[in-house]
Amino acid sequence: MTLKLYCFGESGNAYKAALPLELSGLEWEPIFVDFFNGEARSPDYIENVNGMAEVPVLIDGDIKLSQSGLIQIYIAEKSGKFGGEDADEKREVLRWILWDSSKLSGQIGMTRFLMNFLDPEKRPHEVIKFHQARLKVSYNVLNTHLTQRDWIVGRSVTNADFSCCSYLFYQEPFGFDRKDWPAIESWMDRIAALPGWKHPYDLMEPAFPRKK
Ligand SMILES: N[C@@H](CCC(=O)N[C@@H](CS)C(=O)NCC(=O)O)C(=O)O
Repeated sequence: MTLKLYCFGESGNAYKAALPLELSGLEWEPIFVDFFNGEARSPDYIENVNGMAEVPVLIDGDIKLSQSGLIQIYIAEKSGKFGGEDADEKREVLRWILWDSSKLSGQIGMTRFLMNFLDPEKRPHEVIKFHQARLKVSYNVLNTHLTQRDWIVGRSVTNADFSCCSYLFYQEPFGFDRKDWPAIESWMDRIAALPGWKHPYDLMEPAFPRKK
């Protein structure tokens, strides 16, 4: 049965699920959520898709999952890929997924939204600067970790990598330039060189015309 992912191209959180789905070889299809016109907060979506009013959501028959990290764990269980090789690695993958959600993606998602998708006259410049400063600490954590290794956990790509890289592949500015972080840049090149890798806008329909 084809798995369905409720998503939209601009969602880095959805990309965390779409990328391992694509690379695992599981059969899946994206279902576009009209996020910027409020679909994820609509009564119908909340009642029938996700009571947390968020994207992404994965449907596999009777199973319905939200939270990108949980969806990644499900994909790993179903495909046998990207979850870590043993119990130690599985725990370590989860540790990085949780770190990413609070310290990296969670803050990038907000910063990128404020800088690109909010009406220009409503953009809170002090808040943006605050988040950008905090994010530098996170970029440094990731860059330092990757200085001596190819992948965040173990000897091959895992959901920890898919989680942490998700927002970094977007072109819309949010204060990150991969050239400032050489270990992150090489790691992103390794991810983009994985057979079958696709940019988020090539995996999921974007709401806005794609920026080059
Ligand atoms: N922790 C969640 C975060 C999901 C999330 O925040 N998704 C965004 C879209 S990228 C969203 O639906 N936001 C709803 C809102 O802020 O109202 C996950 O990892 O799936």
